[in-house]
Amino acid sequence: MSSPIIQNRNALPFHFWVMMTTRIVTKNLRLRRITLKKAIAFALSCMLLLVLSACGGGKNDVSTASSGVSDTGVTPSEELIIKAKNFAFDKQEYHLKKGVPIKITLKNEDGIHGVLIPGLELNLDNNQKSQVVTPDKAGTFEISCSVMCGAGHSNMLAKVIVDE
Ligand SMILES: [Cu+2]
Repeated sequence: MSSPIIQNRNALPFHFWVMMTTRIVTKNLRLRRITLKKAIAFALSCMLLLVLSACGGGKNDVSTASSGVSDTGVTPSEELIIKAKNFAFDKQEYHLKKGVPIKITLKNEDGIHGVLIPGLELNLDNNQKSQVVTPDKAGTFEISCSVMCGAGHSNMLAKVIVDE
């Protein structure tokens, strides 16, 4: 009566060890698979980042070249420096000539500001301080600050007048 129970008891640890060993082995295999998966995912994300950064650079070039009034291919004969401080530009009016390429440069003298002239497709800040534009029509264009610079930000307004 008691012998089968004892045998059973003796057999249990063996089964237990077989089970444990299989578990450990499968666990290791799974871990290896996970590390391999992680390595592949890491490599793929690196490649994706490289591709994305390459595309980003290309896009930038295209947008600069395709904008209507800016013309990076020409050598500007003139340069206009727009100086900005807290909270004004150095002039109320800036004069440009129609059809004449000009390099417009932002100079931040006090605080961090930007120059936004939607009518000339121009947006300058400390990352891009200069841009060449060729105004193709006469008129008056609004200048505003494109960087949230503080209390007087909304007062930073001026005009570009493009003469015939
Ligand atoms: Cu501002």
